[in-house]
Amino acid sequence: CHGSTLKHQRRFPDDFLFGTATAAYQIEGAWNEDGKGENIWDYLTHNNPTVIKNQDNGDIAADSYHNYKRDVEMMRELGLDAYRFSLSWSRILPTGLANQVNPAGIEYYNNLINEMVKYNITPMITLYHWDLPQKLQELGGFSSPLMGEWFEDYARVVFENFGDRVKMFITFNEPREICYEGYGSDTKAPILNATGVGTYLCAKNLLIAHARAYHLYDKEFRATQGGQCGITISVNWFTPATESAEDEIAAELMRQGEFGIYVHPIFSTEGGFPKELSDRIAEKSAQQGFARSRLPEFTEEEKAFVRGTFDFFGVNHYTGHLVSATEHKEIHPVPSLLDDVDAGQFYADDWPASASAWLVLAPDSIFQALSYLDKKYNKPVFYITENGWSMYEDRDLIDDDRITYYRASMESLLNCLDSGINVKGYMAWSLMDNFEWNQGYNERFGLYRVDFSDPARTRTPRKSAFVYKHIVKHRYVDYDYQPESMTMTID
Ligand code: PNW
Repeated sequence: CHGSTLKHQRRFPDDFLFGTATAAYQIEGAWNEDGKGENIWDYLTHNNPTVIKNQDNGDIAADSYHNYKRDVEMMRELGLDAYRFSLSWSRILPTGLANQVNPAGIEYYNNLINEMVKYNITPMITLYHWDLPQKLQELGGFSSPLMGEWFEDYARVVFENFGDRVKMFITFNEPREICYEGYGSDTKAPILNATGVGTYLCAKNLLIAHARAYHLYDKEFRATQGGQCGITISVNWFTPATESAEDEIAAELMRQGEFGIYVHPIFSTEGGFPKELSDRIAEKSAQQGFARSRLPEFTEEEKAFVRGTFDFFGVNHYTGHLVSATEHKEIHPVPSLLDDVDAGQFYADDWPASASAWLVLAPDSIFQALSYLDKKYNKPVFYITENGWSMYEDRDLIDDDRITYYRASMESLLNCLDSGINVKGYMAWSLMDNFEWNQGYNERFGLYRVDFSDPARTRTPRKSAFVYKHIVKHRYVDYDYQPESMTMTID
């Protein structure tokens, strides 16, 4: 069943920004070329290779450092309005500190930006997508309150060099993955595994760093450059498993632990961490013999400094969960975020599965997530800055499951627009296959396949690339559309 005719006629506005997203460490390669410094993913993959599937790493990745013209050509093939990419901090500042700028790093991003601007593709820059300069990690990384200074100094270099042509800046990609997975678990660099403590320290320092960069832009660059600055937070959806009050409370606490902890300080009217979560962590910390809450509170001054520091809200949305107060509860380390939240999460049996254990197609979940945020946080301007579907590397170019997922996302987005939510753009993850962190090259998200056994890293469009191109061009979803051939052209 392909839905009603009426559904087919629902359209995206002409000025809706359709694009794709990538991140520096996942695509660039050239890990030690032309003066680039080492970052925490170089360090992790080289010194602790067994934490990555097949011991893969991003040394070469899709080699976008040498293939950026082909990347922009693919954007033109797809007819994209925008492209979201991240800067490698240690390519620009090899030690992380701003006293030493690497001219070759600036030149690489200038070339990429100029190539995009030449073809009217709007650049959207993420300043930080998980690849901290290793030297700054050794000085404490996001555990250090100095992170705010380091990040502000780096942001100044970025705004000064690229802000004449780039009008959309995202400070951080996904604080949850940085803080929970990097500091509160042993999955992502720097695999600190300081469960229940590291996550919260990182959260506070990261939020202050974000606010410093925002205020810097606001005070010193906005008037002359006229751009916008926001942040991207991963917001998956959490539905109570039943209608019981206990499950509703559990689902809300899970939302606060997974994203509210980063959203509330910036987007709420009162600022600071979400109340129920912070009460819970304080209570558990006391029971566990801590002298103070493991969640460092903001002073009133800090709350005011962080509150309202956004021009838009970037949402990475992939999936949904059911949450129960009593069922599917696993044993978590004590202390830890998930022990603090103390709820079970699982998927409904009929939600289609991808190649990634964490990614299923949950019904209308973009709409559910954005409606919640829209109501709770006073109708901000939203961009979906990532959304996509993984398949195993050995699948061919006919990626019908990915097409099903993207079409479902489009319907859910149209539901947002119909209900008056101010969502202005959508970036598909990803333009091309890339280094999928702990899963290496085993899980693929690309609209274009990348041949990682070929030194040229040849890119070939999948069927989903043609389908996405059709949506971008016509601004609606045509369920009968089939590409005539697999040969891609620039219209
Ligand atoms: C994002 N989850 O991470 C990242 O921003 C990308 O770098 C990454 O390649 C992409 O998603 C696909 O994994 C996520 O648990 C990690 O829901 C985990 C989740 C969502 C996004």
